[in-house]
Amino acid sequence: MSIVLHHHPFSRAANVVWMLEEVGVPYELRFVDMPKGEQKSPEFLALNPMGKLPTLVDGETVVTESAAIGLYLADRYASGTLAPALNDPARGTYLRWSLFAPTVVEPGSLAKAAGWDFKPSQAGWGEYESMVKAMESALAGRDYVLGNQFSMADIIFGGTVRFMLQFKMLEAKPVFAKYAERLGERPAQKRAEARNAAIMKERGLVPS
Ligand SMILES: N[C@@H](CCC(=O)N[C@@H](CS)C(=O)NCC(=O)O)C(=O)O
Repeated sequence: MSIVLHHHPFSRAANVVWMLEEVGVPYELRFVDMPKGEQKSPEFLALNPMGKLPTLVDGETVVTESAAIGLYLADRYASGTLAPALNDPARGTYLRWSLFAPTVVEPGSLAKAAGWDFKPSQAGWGEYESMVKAMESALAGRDYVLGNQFSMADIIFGGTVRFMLQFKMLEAKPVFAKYAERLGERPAQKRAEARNAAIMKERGLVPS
């Protein structure tokens, strides 16, 4: 039985298609009509009580949260290649930036864009300027967060960088722009983009 990704091309599930293409396992995309609210149907809520995409089903296993899906796929199907082995010291850096994306970059960028009022010492994402400096330090003098070695952390963290740059929620500093460009050149990324684009065309979906 192949992996099923509940998907809409305008959701974070688009980045999970890239994860699946890099991992190289068979998978099926199941379209969820988000504007129609299909993600809030009782059947879908039984899989993901948040009623959100992406949601991945692999046999008996249900995984939600983009970063968790990436870490799951890499550990389960690409250990030692896309995920450092459990006893590899690189795993610390790998996990650090994989989790930095949803816990700091996403809320930190949104807080800045939306002008939220909060105390940086109390909010887990802290100050925007510190976040940007930390992100720069992750990439300084490196092609990927693990150095020369591309990993799932680059799809999770790098996917967030690409998204934030696209929507102008992150300054297009050369280090971020070059990283995004490097990632965009990967054949698996191009295959994923083509697959997402084909679904948009088939369904007549136009990005706003
Ligand atoms: N923390 C989740 C966020 C998931 C999320 O917010 N998904 C959006 C699309 S990108 C969604 O399903 N929105 C539809 C809704 O909330 O009804 C993740 O990283 O996967």
